[in-house]
Amino acid sequence: MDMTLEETADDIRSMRVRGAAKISRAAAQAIRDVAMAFKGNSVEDMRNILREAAVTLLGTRPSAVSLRNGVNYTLAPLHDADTNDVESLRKKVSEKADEFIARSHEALKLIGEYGSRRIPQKGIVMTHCNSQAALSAILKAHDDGKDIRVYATESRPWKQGHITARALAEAGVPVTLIVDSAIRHFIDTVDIVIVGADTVTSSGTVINKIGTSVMALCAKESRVPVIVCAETYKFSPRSARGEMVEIEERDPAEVADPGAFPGVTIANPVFDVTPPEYITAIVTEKGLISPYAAFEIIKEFEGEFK
Ligand code: RUB
Repeated sequence: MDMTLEETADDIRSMRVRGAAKISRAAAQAIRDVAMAFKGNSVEDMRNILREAAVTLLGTRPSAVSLRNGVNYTLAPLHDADTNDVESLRKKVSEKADEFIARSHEALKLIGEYGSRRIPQKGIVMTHCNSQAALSAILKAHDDGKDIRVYATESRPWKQGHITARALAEAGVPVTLIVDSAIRHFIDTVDIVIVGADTVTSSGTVINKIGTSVMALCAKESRVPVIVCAETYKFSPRSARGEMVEIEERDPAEVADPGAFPGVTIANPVFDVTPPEYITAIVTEKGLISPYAAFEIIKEFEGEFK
């Protein structure tokens, strides 16, 4: 079923569709649907409508560079000087969207394979929030017969950790759901931390669900390796040009009812920043890299994602 652009934007804004990879695929699909539904004859009108669609989608979740990269990748034909009629623009945008979505699924599979190799034959994994990329590695290790157990943090305030815990339990992986503040209590028993990323900057800093940096800090103190699973389209070309990543601040009501706390400010930053010195490796579909090599990935893919 084709969704309208507004429906997709609303699904992403309200987190009915969430997670950096899923929102980027939904955005690429939405751009494709806009191109397919365009009825006019003017390629200039079509270009304007596609640009407006991009603005709407990019405003939904400001921290996820995957969204921008997915939209820019799909709209690359807007910059083709020789794409000057409606049908060829429609065809190219549609092909780009399909390509991006296929590439995203393929990346997830490869990240699963590469990431799983870092998981010991028998051991305890800790993860945070709900990341398809991190889950891909954990589930692959389990499928390969590794004897693993997982601590999944609840991930307040949205409790995406519930999704992770259920997915692992359904797959037959022994999983323990813990509150976020129990990270340090359990970290000494953990062999490896595996998390996802919303954005990776050119300096190797990872922006991911609030609490990730605390987990990485505790892991470093306990000498537990921290593996970040991130597709190359989560690397931010703009960060290489000095731009800071905006940390999304959501409705305080997600944390607590403001009406029940008169005179209290409630803050709800939903991502935090983990510096590269807390990260052992980043697993991309191109292979494992040091976080300090993030700039190389950005240079390689800059043309595609801008
Ligand atoms: C989700 C989150 C995930 C990353 C990576 O935050 O921080 O770790 O997006 O996910 P939210 P994936 O629930 O606010 O979107 O690996 O699935 O792309």
